[in-house]
Amino acid sequence: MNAPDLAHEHLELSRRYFLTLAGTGAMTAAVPELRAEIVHAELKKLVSEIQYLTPSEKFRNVERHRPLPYKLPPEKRLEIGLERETWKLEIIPDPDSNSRVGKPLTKADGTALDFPSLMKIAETKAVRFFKVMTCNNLHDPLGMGLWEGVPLRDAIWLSEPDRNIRRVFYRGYHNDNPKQIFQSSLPIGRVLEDPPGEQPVILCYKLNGKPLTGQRGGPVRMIVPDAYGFKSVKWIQQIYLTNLQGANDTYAEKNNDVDSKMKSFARFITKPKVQRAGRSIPLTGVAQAGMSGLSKVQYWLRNTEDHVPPDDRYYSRAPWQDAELLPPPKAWDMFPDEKLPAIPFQVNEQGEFIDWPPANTIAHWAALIPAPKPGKYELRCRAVDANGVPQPMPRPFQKSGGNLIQMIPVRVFA
Ligand SMILES: Nc1nc2c(c(=O)[nH]1)N[C@H]1C(S)=C(S)[C@@H](COP(=O)(O)O)O[C@H]1N2
Ligand SMILES: [Mo]
Repeated sequence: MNAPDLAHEHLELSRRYFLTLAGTGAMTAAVPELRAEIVHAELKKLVSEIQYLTPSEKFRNVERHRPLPYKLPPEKRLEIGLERETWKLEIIPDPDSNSRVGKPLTKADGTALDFPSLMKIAETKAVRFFKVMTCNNLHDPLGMGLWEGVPLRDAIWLSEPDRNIRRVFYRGYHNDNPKQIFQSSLPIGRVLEDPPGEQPVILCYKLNGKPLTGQRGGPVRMIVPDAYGFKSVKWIQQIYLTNLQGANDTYAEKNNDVDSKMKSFARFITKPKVQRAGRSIPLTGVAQAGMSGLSKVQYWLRNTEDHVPPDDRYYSRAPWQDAELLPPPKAWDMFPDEKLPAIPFQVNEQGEFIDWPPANTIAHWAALIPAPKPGKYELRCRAVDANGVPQPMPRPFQKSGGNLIQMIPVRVFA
């Protein structure tokens, strides 16, 4: 109970401090330094509560299966190949098209890829990279991870793909119920070669240095680094190489845009809905770096009596203030000496991030809003991508990923 008490103390301390200042009429420009210093303790505390990587069990789950495969008894999980010991991945030509492969990997003839064979590929090809998991239908990221696996192309290559292949269809375990199939797809070109600066699509078996749990889609799930969550199919068991030219994604349902790339956006963690006048407002939040990356996060506290031009739908002319982008963590406890290993395009040989934050990851942010007068306010935050374009332009469409400017109503009482 120590920490919350401390926070309360800081709160009380700064409140009394400002009440005193207000009494002497010294509220304004004279004391910004001191003011920042005192309230900063509270902001520091909020910042200290932020974890960069999300522990596996703290991710939010997006899962439609009943029963949930990872809640089945261990014997059943072994039987259906949801443990490393029995997991098998089929890689076959799509029976609905004319694709040809030299050596289909099938369960029926005992050639399906098993976990030891996956580890064999991993000996020379294993990769890891940072990537945030976000559902294009939800606003806050589900979790931030360091994912490890082998490039999907190295598994596909074992099947000797031959001709008439335009896409890769893939699906996970679905309780043998066609209604529970969750599937997705990619152009074969995206799988075989990575655009400049982009990570490979992987068959993933580790998250944050530990074996991928059943809840996170283990023993093996797809991770598509540049895509929203629906492309990263969990409990992966079948891959079909197809000559069909369209996406078969489950997420093609309900108006979802199956070709959307990750967008940049900012969200609040602290939601300071009720405030006392004379007190600065400490703020923390998270921002997703989309396909281009992220250059900054901004906030804007608007008194509801202040005029907003009706033609300014995305508040491009508002007096946005820069927040502080928090740096990456210093120590990485899953690695020797707590130092990050080099990761192509993300981390250099010295264990430092090349760009911060890398595309398709997150950074946290913090700000201290100078004490507002009593009144009704709207607090907003937005991200500016690495091309200098503020969200939600140029793609405000919800179904290709939610990145609307978040607004929190704030009441400041005397
Ligand atoms: N097999 C399977 N994979 C799946 C899903 C699912 O329901 N079943 N949901 C998808 C969706 S829509 C999202 S957003 C992500 C969520 O990943 P998480 O549960 O690990 O956070 O998983 C994807 N993979
Ligand atoms: Mo999703």
